[in-house]
Amino acid sequence: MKKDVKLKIFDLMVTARCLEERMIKMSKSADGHFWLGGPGEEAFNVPLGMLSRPGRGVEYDYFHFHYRNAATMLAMGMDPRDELRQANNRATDPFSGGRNFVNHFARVEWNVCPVTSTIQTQWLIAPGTARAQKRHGGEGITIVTCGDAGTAEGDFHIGLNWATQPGWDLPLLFIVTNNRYGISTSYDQVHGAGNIAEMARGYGMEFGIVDGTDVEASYSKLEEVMDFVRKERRPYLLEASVSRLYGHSSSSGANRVPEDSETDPLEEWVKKLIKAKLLTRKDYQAKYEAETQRMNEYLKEVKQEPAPTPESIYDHIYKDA
Ligand SMILES: Cc1ncc(C[n+]2csc(CCOP(=O)(O)OP(=O)(O)O)c2C)c(N)n1
Repeated sequence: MKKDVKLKIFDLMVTARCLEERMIKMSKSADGHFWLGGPGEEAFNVPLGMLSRPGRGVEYDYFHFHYRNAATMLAMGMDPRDELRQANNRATDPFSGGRNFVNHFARVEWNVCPVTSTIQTQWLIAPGTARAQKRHGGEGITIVTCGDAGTAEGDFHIGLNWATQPGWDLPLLFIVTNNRYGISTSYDQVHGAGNIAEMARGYGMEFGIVDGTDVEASYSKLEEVMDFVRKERRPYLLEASVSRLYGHSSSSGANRVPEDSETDPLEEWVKKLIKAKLLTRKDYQAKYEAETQRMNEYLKEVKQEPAPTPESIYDHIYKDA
């Protein structure tokens, strides 16, 4: 991996972390009513965004995210203010006009389909865009993400089944980010089947597992499997082990978990960059403080923007209505 790519990943990881920490604070003050997001998944989610091809239409990639993909959106080019606009319920929020939960993206120019609050629903919708891409040809793929607990739902299997029907193998990259929790239920209480990725075997689908807290492992695995799905026009199930550094959401307190209980992928990446003499601890602290300050300034700016009006309540329910 080239030096500039390593440093770009570092920059995006810090931005993602500071943005989420800003929103966590918002959920504890009057500036936001809720938070859930992706601190602990940045080493995987940043490379995912960097390697994807956002744009509009079947030539580009389609995205069916869950609510922990902010770092991916940032790596795709999202303005952090857009996230704050949604978290602060401003009419200027481009994803939902200030009416949906935080981290519920939707962006037609980038083929980002709306994040659903009901977990796993996106695995039913993703085969639709992948089927359109299969018909069309080219190199556009569909990417769908979810957490480990969602895989206990029937929708998980329906998605895998739709992607492997005879003659209709779909260019669909299924991603499970496994943080070993579904809110407060531990993975070991629920899953008797070993790894999630291996469930792909039953569908004759290629699969793999990666350490999603390791930047280089994640980047190279994603490069390999995205290339496979683009060229072969067949599905792939990738399981990434990740951390959950602030618990499930603001509903569970959104407090930092004890340092030694979960790997912090940002800290791990910083250590590697320091060892490679690409960064100093001082540079990191300066960057972290500058990004924290930038997010504070952005929030001040966003809070001046208009709130949704009562008259706009029915907007976007029906197309062109
Ligand atoms: C259909 C449905 N059932 C239950 C919930 C409540 N719920 C919200 S998040 C969540 C846990 C999801 O865990 P996992 O899929 O592992 O993702 P994680 O939040 O750990 O990333 C649950 C059960 C929901 N939103 N939708």
